[in-house]
Amino acid sequence: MIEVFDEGLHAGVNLALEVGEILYRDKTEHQDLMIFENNRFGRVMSLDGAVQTTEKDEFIYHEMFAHVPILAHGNVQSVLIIGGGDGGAARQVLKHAGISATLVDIDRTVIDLSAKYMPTVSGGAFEDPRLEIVVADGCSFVKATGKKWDVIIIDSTDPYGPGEVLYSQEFYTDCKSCLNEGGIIVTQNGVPFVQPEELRNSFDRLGSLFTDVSFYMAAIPSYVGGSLAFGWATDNKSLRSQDLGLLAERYLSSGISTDYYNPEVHKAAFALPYFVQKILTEEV
Ligand code: AG3
Repeated sequence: MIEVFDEGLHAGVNLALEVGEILYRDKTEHQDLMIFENNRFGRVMSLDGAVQTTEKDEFIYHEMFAHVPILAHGNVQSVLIIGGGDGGAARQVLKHAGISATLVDIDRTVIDLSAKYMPTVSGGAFEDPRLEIVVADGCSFVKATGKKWDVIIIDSTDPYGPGEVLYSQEFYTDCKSCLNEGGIIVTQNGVPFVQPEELRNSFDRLGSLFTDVSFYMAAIPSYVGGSLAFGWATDNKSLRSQDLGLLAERYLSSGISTDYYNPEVHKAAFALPYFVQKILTEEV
């Protein structure tokens, strides 16, 4: 009999994935972790029963997380990644020569087992001397560090369990104090069709801190419910509407290669469907 992984992350919906070989299934110090084989997605990692990343579609999520802010900004030297213990965001960030990164994840086991069982996701990032790895609670880290970064990537789980604080006003405020002038914060903001409240909450909270707050979207096949929204917060409004020619020039001169990201997709990702715009503006 085939075992099935059921993700009941959103009420009324169930994502069922066939489970092949199980590489790991146990509790870490912080959460339930499972890594298993699926014949469409390759190896799949779940935390507390929610799919976090899969070998086959992680590129979409991680490329859009890293290259959109980096290429919109144009002069990024340092990136802070909160969460992202699988190393996928770090790998994309470090594709850019001249950028160094700090990765802060609360769960050492996620880092170790991602490296062991899903090595293509981090693709050598963990061995890159430009990456500093800190095992710590992201909230306490941003409160205590005196350092600043050009881009902050909040690669969190959904706002339940240990990830919940990474959507709070206090955390966003502390992140802002770690951002260099003209810097950008990007967030994992859930799938608006099934998580409208998350979108609105982050929009309102970030909106009280930054002059330009919006979202950009990409469909990640293993995240059920439609396109995922990435949050975008900065005090430099022009960064969101960078000229296509400029993005293309930066992309080419960066020399990076990508499988989802390209400058046209970058521009288009900021176009928000009306139902999403309504979530942001409707009286609540
Ligand atoms: N961060 C995104 C988790 C989103 C999960 N949501 C879902 N399954 N619908 C995961 C970490 C990837 N680096």
